[in-house]
Amino acid sequence: MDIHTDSGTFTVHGASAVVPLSTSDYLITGTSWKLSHPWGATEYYRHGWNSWTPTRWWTLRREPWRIWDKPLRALTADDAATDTPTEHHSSMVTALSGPEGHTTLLIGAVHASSPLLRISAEEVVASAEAEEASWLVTIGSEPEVFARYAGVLKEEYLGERSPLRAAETLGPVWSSWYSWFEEITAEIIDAEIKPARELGYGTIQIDDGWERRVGDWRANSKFSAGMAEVFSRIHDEGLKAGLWVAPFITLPDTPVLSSYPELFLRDTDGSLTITGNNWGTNYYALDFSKPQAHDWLASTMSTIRDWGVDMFKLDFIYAAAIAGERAGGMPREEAYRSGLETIRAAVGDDVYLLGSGAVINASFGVLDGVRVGPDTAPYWDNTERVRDPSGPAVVNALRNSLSRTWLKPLLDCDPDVAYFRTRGSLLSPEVNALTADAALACEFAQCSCPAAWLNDEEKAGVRSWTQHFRAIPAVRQLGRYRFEIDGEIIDFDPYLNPTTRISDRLLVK
Ligand code: 9PG
Repeated sequence: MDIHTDSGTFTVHGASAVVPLSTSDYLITGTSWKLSHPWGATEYYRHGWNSWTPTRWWTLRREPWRIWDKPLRALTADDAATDTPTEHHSSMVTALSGPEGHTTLLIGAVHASSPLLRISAEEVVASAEAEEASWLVTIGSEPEVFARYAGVLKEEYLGERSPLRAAETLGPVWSSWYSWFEEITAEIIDAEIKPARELGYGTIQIDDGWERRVGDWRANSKFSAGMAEVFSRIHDEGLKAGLWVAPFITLPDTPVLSSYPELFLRDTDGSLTITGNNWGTNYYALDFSKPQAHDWLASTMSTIRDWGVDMFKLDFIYAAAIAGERAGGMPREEAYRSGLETIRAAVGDDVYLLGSGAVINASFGVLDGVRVGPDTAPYWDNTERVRDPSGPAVVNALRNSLSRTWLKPLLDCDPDVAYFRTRGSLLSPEVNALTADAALACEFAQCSCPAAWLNDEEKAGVRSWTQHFRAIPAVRQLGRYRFEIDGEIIDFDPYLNPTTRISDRLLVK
């Protein structure tokens, strides 16, 4: 079947059906099909599999945009099952930019398990890992095609429902991660509660460092009175309580792994599947083709919710979608989604669920928000992690997050924390301002600067930023990296696509 446009003819090969929905939209069914295109080595949109996976507009004329030569990081921050150094590929959706960028053609999965697009100068090959995949092909201007695709996904996964919105339910979030990391204690959190209210935050989110061990979700000795105690003090101040948990994974040597080893994902040879590496060790994931894994998850999550949690940051959840031997050949993304559904049923609809390391394609309609980029850091770029766009750095977090704002109708897009402090940071005031604006552009405000680390001027900056966010700013996207926020133009492009060398003043490191 041929699709004729002002910018050339596209031909669909090998699809089960092509249904024109309008002169610019086509619904295609097929688990493996391709579209030949006349645009040669053009620009294309590379969408990463999980929150941290490299995402941006890129060009077929260069090497693929990916994590190079770091297999353990690629296992965590990319889709190891499909990643290849030789082919340009994109998860769930891609778009090609036509001559002079006037026309864009988007191919996006509507309903498909592990949808993948492999892109070359001649064709785009679409494939999925389970039968009955459906896709949208849409042609128009760049903003139009992404908006149409988001609209189709919204109808498919949310219907009339809307996700909870951070702006309305959480307010600005103070997170413990990007200042204290795992060194948090009950006293450190306590010290933030009153200042947080005064600075205009709505939620205090306790990140990694409260649990006995990843996989053993009981409070450790630094929170000896238990988490419910801390949460009640947060609630007493009129704030909401958020908690980090990575409920799909376990490190070696945890009670759940030794008592119920049969709940965990295995390879064909029966050994535990290594689903990632962090905290200095490999980790394993629950196998959600097993009903008992759901039972353990539901009871763990409802116990934690009952401590008084209003918001969960569900981290490293992609691990449940790593390839392995599942009962009945359950597709890996179906297993992942069923785990999320179990969490939602266990904690109820009023708890805000933020995914991190989340599989974007399999999270719609269950998660309220997702981290849309890799970790940020108090420096612009990470020169120790060359050829790794998933390495912690402001530039990597901004590039990924701002390339995914089209997802906003479906999910809140968390660009990671903004910085206001000078203490413990290599960022210039200019870059601090950029991170604060990125939060407003993404409509998700989060910061990790401890109140005691801020001088008076920086505190005033936090206050006006939280107020701005609470007033729900009017955000218009004017270009790939250009926004209008309450009438003010914020252009990230000169920072993300510098035409000359970026000054050492920004780089610092
Ligand atoms: C807590 C942290 C914070 C942070 C999360 C996540 O690709 N990686 O190896 C990788 C490691 C750690 C990581 C993300 C990616 O950090 O994004 O905000 O919650 O866990 O341990």
